[in-house]
Amino acid sequence: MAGSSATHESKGDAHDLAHDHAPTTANGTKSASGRPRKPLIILAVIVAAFVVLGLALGLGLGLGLKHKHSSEGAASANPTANTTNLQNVATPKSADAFLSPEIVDEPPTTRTYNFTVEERTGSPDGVQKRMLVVNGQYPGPTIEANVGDRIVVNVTNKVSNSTSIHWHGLYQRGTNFYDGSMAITQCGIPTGESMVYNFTFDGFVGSTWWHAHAGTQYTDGITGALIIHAKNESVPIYDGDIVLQLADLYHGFSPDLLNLYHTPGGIDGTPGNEPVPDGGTINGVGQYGSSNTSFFNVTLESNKTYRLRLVNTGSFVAMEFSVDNHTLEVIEADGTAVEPFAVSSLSIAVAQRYSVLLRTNQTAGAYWFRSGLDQDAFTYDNPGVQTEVRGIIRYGVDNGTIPDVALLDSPPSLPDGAPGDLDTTDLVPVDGGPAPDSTFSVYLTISMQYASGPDYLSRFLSFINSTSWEPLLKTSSLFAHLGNHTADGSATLADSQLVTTVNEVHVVDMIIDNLDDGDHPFHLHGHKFWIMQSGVGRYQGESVDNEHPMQRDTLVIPAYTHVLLRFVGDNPGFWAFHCHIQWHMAAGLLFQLNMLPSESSKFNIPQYMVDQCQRA
Ligand SMILES: *[C@@H]1O[C@H](CO)[C@@H](O)[C@H](O)[C@H]1NC(C)=O
Ligand SMILES: *[C@@H]1O[C@H](CO)[C@@H](O)[C@H](O)[C@H]1NC(C)=O
Ligand SMILES: *[C@@H]1O[C@H](CO)[C@@H](O)[C@H](O)[C@H]1NC(C)=O
Ligand SMILES: *[C@@H]1O[C@H](CO)[C@@H](O)[C@H](O)[C@H]1NC(C)=O
Ligand SMILES: *[C@@H]1O[C@H](CO)[C@@H](O)[C@H](O)[C@H]1NC(C)=O
Ligand SMILES: *[C@@H]1O[C@H](CO)[C@@H](O)[C@H](O)[C@H]1NC(C)=O
Ligand SMILES: *[C@@H]1O[C@H](CO)[C@@H](O)[C@H](O)[C@H]1NC(C)=O
Ligand SMILES: *[C@@H]1O[C@H](CO)[C@@H](O)[C@H](O)[C@H]1NC(C)=O
Ligand SMILES: *[C@@H]1O[C@H](CO)[C@@H](O)[C@H](O)[C@H]1NC(C)=O
Ligand SMILES: *[C@@H]1O[C@H](CO)[C@@H](O)[C@H](O)[C@H]1NC(C)=O
Ligand SMILES: *[C@@H]1O[C@H](CO)[C@@H](O)[C@H](O)[C@H]1NC(C)=O
Ligand SMILES: *[C@@H]1O[C@H](CO)[C@@H](O)[C@H](O)[C@H]1NC(C)=O
Ligand SMILES: [Cu+2]
Repeated sequence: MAGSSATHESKGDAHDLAHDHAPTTANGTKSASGRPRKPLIILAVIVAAFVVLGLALGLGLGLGLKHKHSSEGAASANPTANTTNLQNVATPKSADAFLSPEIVDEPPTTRTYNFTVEERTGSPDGVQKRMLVVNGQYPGPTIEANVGDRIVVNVTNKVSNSTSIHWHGLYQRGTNFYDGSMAITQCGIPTGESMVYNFTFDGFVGSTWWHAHAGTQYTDGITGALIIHAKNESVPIYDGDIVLQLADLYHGFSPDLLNLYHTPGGIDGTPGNEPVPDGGTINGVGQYGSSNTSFFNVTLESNKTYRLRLVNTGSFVAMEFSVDNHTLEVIEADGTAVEPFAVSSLSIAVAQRYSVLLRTNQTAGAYWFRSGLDQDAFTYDNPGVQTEVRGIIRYGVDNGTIPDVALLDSPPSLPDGAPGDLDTTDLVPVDGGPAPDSTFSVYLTISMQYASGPDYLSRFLSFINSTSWEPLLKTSSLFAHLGNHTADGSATLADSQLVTTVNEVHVVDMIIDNLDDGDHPFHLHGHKFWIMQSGVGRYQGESVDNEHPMQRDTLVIPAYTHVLLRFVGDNPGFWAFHCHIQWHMAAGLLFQLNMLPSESSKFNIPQYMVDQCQRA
């Protein structure tokens, strides 16, 4: 670090070297005795803790941190906007959760959508709040298509900041400029303007989602499911297909929460403490105290097998999913079909997806299903927080039947021999096999610090190596590269950008040491990676397990651990690799790969997209 004036803030306890899971009750939901990180009040303790960690992990403290330049004043917004005259957000119907897997028999087609991004007032859990939504609804429209189909989505921006829509998990081979990552693959869509995303589903099959990729906008509601069917998907057959979008929920507006997160004092007096959610939603419906007594509910048929597609569309915490009295069989994770694996519950990190099979073979009736917020991640007490969101599944009974409310807070225990919570290391890809040998290697560290002093903004920031990402203004990495690329293909970009350029097709290893005391769900755009190796502490050259490594696009890198990820780098463009926790990404936890620049320089990018930069 440059100078000794910076204060290293360690948010956790020094002994917390391994990720300890909160106690799990018999039915798999987290008990209330999570481990909130206590604000550390004595500076000496903080420094001592950090040094101990540094010694334990061989952590070099000499980070030459590159600070972010301020762009706070750049946004054109009215923070005191009067929301009382806004239209209400539409409440989803149960029927909206049912998918149409039968479309898989349709011939290849173009599916067209209009998305209007607007500000509205919504009350997902009964408490009124300011929201940003697509087409007046939360969650936004579900897109369902077949692999090989083209989608054309005309996005019109009616909010007062630029926006963009990212199609999570898609490869966008040859269409990196439609990846929708603001300041990376495009400039934002300016207020009052439209942009057409127009691309084909080129390989990703399974469950995913779309969301705004501009600041923390998706936290306020710009999310929706994206389901891609294929005839050859290697999953068991099922009778019905249902999407359940699980999310944490904040009553506050995300830019306001982000400002508090960034302030020197932090949101509760401790810099770096992430805003603790107020609750959550299941397909847009949650409960909060006595504010809402309605539950997202579906009526199923008895003795059938349903595919539940669970998507964590939230911003911060993992959600723990379970259905009272039912076991679940995991069959897909992030678009990778996996060998069916029975569980009683599963934890889904932000941006991850799982498909599970549910058999309606218990006594006809109504059952609670539960989506519990991972309280391990809570850093302070938020009175009134709804730590578990509930929904209803019923079969063999009338549509209005509700389960016994006495079970809400005392869920039925699991029978003897019931399977446990999902351990992600048990996931085995169907038709998986060894990954190719790597030919290129990238090494990165993750850290978060409160850096103060003359050279620093007094803000809590996230770092990859020593760079805290700040979105480029009025350009994107891709556009800047096209205008400015040098002979070796590297772009001329600001200090706030950490970019690794890969000039030829390589099998790329990414080795990441998480030096932070928090877990970070990382997502790689444009690719699925193989998880070759993971473990406690820094990477020390441990050998990889290459029998049948799991492949996915989002994985949790727990506190003080490392991972070795591998992917085939044959997809040209700028691809973000970032923490999906919205507070962390906004604080700079994002890295970029510039793959095959000589190919991306040939992209035929619509001129109006480049022109929008001046107004974004
Ligand atoms: C626009 O962005 C600014 C700066 O982040 C923020 O203060 C404001 O609340 C945002 N407005 C909307 C409608 O998102
Ligand atoms: C907000 O707008 C509504 C309707 O236009 C108006 O009745 C109300 O007085 C306004 N509130 C504030 C604080 O400006
Ligand atoms: C999209 O909006 C246009 C008008 O801008 C309309 O002509 C078209 O039918 C709409 N398409 C869909 C799929 O709603
Ligand atoms: C996209 O929608 C906007 C707003 O309705 C419309 O003005 C524009 O013509 C549409 N663009 C295309 C290509 O359909
Ligand atoms: C989408 O792209 C295809 C292929 O380039 C093109 O034929 C089509 O006209 C485009 N559609 C729109 C609405 O831009
Ligand atoms: C079930 O869902 C419907 C909307 O689809 C809603 O009107 C109803 O109140 C819900 N039932 C319960 C018990 O929450
Ligand atoms: C479901 O299967 C069980 C066991 O075969 C049977 O007892 C029950 O009647 C079936 N329920 C329905 C609604 O068919
Ligand atoms: C659910 O499981 C509990 C505990 O095993 C059992 O007591 C209860 O009868 C079951 N409920 C139904 C409706 O089968
Ligand atoms: C119901 O299905 C589950 C698999 O989802 C199976 O483990 C269980 O034995 C079945 N129960 C009955 C009563 O058939
Ligand atoms: C119950 O739900 C089914 C399936 O959604 C529907 O067809 C039926 O009309 C509903 N019945 C009532 C009484 O609402
Ligand atoms: C990150 O820092 C390490 C150690 O200084 C260095 O080996 C590595 O190449 C850096 N990674 C990138 C992408 O610059
Ligand atoms: C090229 O880089 C300069 C300096 O970073 C920037 O101002 C300019 O906008 C870039 N050109 C394009 C086409 O993005
Ligand atoms: Cu993170």
